[in-house]
Amino acid sequence: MSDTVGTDGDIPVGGGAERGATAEGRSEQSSERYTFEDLSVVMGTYNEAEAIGTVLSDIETVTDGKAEVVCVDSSSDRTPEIAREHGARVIEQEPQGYGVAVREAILAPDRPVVVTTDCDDTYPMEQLPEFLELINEGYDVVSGDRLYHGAEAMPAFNRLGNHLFALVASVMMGTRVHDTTTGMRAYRQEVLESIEWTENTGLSAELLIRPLMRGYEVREHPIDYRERAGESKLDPIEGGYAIAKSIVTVCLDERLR
Ligand SMILES: Nc1nc2c(ncn2[C@@H]2O[C@H](COP(=O)(O)OP(=O)(O)OP(=O)(O)O)[C@@H](O)[C@H]2O)c(=O)[nH]1
Ligand SMILES: [Mg+2]
Repeated sequence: MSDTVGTDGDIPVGGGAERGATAEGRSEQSSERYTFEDLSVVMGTYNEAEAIGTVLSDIETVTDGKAEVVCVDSSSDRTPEIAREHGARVIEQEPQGYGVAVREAILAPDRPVVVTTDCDDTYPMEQLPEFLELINEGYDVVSGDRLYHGAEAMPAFNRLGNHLFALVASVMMGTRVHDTTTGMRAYRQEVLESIEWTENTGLSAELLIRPLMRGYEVREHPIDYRERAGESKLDPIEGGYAIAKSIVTVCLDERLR
C-alpha cells in the first residue's frame, strides 16, 4: 500500500500522479481562482422537509447567496416547495435510489466546481469555503472525511461499516482512504463529466474510487458530522451490502481498464 501524508488531518490520496501532472481527461490547471459564483451545491432530496430549510439557509449564508443550488427531488412532502422558496433549482425524478438522484444532480450544473451534500443537516455547510480553497489549490476532488473526528453522531453499526469499507477500498486500490461513503465532496466539473458512473447506492464510493484510480488529485479533508434530521432513506444491511459490492466491482473494473 502506498504511503499517505497527513497535514493537519488533510490527506492527499492522489493515485500516483504528481501534483500539477495531467491526469487522463483532465485539462491543465489554470491560475484562475474560483469563487462561490463558480460553485454549485447539489443533492438528492427525498422527503427531507424537516431538514431542507436549514441546509439551504446555511448554504445561502455561507456563500452569500452566490452558490447555485440544485435539488433532484423525489418527495411527496413539502421538500420541493421549500427548495423553490430558497431559490434552488428543482429537478423532479421518480424515487429510484440515492445514486440515480445524485448522478442527475452532479451532471446538471454548468458551473466549474460542484459540491455534493445530503439534505439531512448532517454535513457542515460552514466548511464550504475550505472545500473551495482546496479546489483552488489544485485538487480535483476534495472528500469530506467524517471519521477523522470520530463521527460520534453516526450510528455505531454504520461507523464500523464505514471503517471496513475504507479498509477494503484501500487494500484494493493500494492507496489509503478513510471515508469512502461520505456525502460531502467538491469536484472539478470536468472530472464528473469525463467518467461514466454506474452505481446506485454505492455511487458515493464510486465517485471517490474512479477519480483516484485514474490519477486525479484527490484529497480527504476532515469534517464535522451531525446527527440526522428526519428519517434515513438507507437500510443499513441492504445498503451496506450494495456499497460493499460497488467497492469491489468498481475497484476491479478500474484495475482491468
Ligand atoms: N431524489 C432522491 N433522493 C434520494 C433518494 N434516496 C436518498 N435520497 C437523498 O439522498 C441523500 C442521502 O440519503 P440518506 O438517507 O441521508 O442516506 P445516508 O446518508 O446513507 O443515511 P443516513 O446516515 O441515515 O443519513 C438524502 O438527501 C436523501 O434525501 C431517492 O431515491 N431519490
Ligand atoms: Mg445522510
